[in-house]
Amino acid sequence: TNAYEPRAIEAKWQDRWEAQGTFRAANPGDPGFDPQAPKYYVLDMFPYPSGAGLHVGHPMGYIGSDVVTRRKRAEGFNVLHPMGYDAFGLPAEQYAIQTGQHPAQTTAANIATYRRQLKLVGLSYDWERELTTSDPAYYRWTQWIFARLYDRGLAYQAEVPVWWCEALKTVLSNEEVINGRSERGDHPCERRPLKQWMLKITAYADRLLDDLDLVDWPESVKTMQREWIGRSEGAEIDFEVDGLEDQRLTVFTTRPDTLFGATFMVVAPEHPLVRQLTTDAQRAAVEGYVEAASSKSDLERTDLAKEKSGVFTGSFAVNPAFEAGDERGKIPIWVADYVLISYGSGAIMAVPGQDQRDWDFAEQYGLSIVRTVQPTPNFEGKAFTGNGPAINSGFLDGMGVADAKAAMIAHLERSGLGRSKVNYRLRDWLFSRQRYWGEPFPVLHRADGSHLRVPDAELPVELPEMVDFAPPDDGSPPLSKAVDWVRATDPATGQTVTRDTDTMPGWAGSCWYYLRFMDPHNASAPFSKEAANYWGNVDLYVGGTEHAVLHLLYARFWHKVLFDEGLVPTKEPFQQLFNQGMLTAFAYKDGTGRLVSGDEVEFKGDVAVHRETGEALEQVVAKMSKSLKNVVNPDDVCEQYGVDTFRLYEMFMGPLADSKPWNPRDVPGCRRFLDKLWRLLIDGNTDQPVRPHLAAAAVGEPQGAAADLERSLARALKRVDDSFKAFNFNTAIAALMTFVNDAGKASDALRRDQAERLVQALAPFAPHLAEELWERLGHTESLARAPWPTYDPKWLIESEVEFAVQVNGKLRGTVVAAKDLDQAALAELAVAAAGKHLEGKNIVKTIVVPGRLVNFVAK
Ligand code: ANZ
Repeated sequence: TNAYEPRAIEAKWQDRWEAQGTFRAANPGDPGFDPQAPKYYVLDMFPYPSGAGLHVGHPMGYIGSDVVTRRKRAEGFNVLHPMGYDAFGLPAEQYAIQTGQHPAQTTAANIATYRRQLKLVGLSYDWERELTTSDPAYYRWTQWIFARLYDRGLAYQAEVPVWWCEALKTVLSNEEVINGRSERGDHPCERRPLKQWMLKITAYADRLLDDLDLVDWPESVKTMQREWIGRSEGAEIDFEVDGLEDQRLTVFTTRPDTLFGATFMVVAPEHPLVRQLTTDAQRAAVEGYVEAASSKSDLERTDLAKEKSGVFTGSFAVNPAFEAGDERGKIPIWVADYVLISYGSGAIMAVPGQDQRDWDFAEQYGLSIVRTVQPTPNFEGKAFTGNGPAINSGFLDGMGVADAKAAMIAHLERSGLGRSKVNYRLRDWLFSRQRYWGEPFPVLHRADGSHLRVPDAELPVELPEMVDFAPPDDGSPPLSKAVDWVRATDPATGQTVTRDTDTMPGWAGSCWYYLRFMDPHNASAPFSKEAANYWGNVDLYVGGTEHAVLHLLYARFWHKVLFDEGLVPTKEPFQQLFNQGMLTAFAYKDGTGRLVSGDEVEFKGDVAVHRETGEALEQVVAKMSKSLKNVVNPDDVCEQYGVDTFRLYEMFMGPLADSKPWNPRDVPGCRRFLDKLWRLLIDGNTDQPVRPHLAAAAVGEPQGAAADLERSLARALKRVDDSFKAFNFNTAIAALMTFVNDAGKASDALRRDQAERLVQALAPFAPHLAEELWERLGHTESLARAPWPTYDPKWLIESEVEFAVQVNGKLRGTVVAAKDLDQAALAELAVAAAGKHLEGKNIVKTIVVPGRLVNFVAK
């Protein structure tokens, strides 16, 4: 038939792409590899295959990256565009426990749903490279990379105070705990000392910081990473304490220049010297305070707006800036919870004159305040944190902050009481979980407490099959219940040893999946050097901002270790990062402010009303959520309108970076555009593949109406090209819509080459329809690698100009008209523009200077 039937077209092309391997990326040595073609690697952040399946939010980024992918292919790049599943980790395990099924089963079922949905949307992945992180053939190499970290001393076990989540029965990393609650599930967490695997990411702090300069990422993401790493330069200073014989109290400060203004000290409640510092008179008060502090989160404790609290220990320290015996140097030591044990040395010198937190504390407890930096003349605040000459500071007086810092550090280093020091907020990465659904550690424990790793040749250490994999109540890992699995043989001595029973966190698999995609079936290495050298790094990485720190920092860390191992040629894994916005949806509020469930909403014209009460409802933008029943399933949209309409609408909604609401009432407009395009090229009443005049190429330059269309097309193609800079594909689609409108008004003038370029430019957005039209235009090869459409820039030159209208040489008006408008028509417009200046006169002569002016000689 000759009607636009998206379902039939879409199925046909998806089958053909798959059968012909249209989107296969070729590695060096593969059949069809073209050494001349430049490479381009476009990666999507792969999904967790959760039980809910995809909702329309997921594909937004995926469609955006697919648009780029398809264009790059058309431009002749060898494009790697793969997809896989991040299948290990807590969500999969929680889901499995909830549904009473094994995570291997639920994961497989969820993956099948995701795969079907991703394929439905027509994303041009090289499906032969698909991978799943929970597949032993994959995690064998995750364990192998862990072994490299282990051998380099970058993996170690330590008894650390860790976040323990009772509800999840597991430890969580700092990054996974927000305000003392688990990021996933929002359960309360507490700190407990436990033996854990740690990865020494701090050894890479400087490189993780410096190499941010090498990548093309949103500045906001770079800033978040910089702040997370939190490099600060300063000094460590040792304070002698009255009554503490051979111990000193060490602080970290970024302002050694202010030492003369340190009027008291503060230690964190968890500081190891608290007991020794506390005098008998103060003991009860201090112990009570320490107890109360343990249940507060770091954020509560450091919140600037919160009232400070603290208790005097009873002890005094000696400020090393002053001579021995100088009364000003005898400063009290307090315990207060605004000082954190996890940062610096867990103790500070308090300088109220230059630090607002210290000022607040000093005011509250009547401690002395001494300014050591001269505030600017009009300064009216409390602590002065700006630059200025040092005052009340002995040998520093008169120096600016930077000089005073250097001078004080030099002085302290000479006297042995301090040294310059760089401090990082970044902590080592807590890398073990007491869970079942993760990569087992390839580590064996001997009876004497030492450990060794499983030889590479014995990898993978496969997860044992377990029926009851729920965490035991005592907090020991589920794997400890797999008694036979736990017992192993020491490869060196033949003695019985036990396997490590922790598993790696959900982040492990995603630290290197982009590398496995380069060589996914390699059975003797995680990836070949040749593949890594060829593909280099990911050119474009598209995903949500929720991964701005954790995943992106962890993956960068592993990449650098692999770089040091000589396994990858690049310092950074992801050259360009693009964050797509969030897809929201409309929700409706009633008079009481309650959000009404989607199935209770009805429309009267444009007004949303409550189905039962008839009450008018207010439209608001909200997250898509099951409870609001406003989740849109891509399956339904594709079923009703077609995949190409779905793709087109998702890109038409607005710039890819913006968060925006799904508006069901805008979807049909996108479908109408595709219908119109179809009718432009295909006559529904005949059985011809395309309108007859499009069957053969036009010769020569476009003329007349075809020239107008060429101008319109050139403008559209330019806007399509431009849209790839900021990923505002909505402007590309709007431009194509304008062209299709223009062409619709002069459809007989549309040339075959113009129709072809229209189809090519549409292809990234509506690839199935584009392929169909391309075939009907007589092409036998897929459009996927047909060259990207071009135009001659001369068609962009403005075709309309402003003509000056003169009467007897005097300017009397202007006319905007086509540059090459014929004289009679132009004269007619000019007469109208001259208006009253020609009234009652006879035009004797009309002089036209083409493109410039019309002069009437009149009497
Ligand atoms: C004296 C001083 C004077 C400070 C001054 C600041 C301004 P960043 O930049 O984040 O590294 N500090 C050190 N350890 C701390 C801890 N465990 N808990 C809370 N605060 C701590 O901050 C370093 C500054 O934060 C240090 O420099 C210290 O206060 C405080 F005019 O020392 B400063």
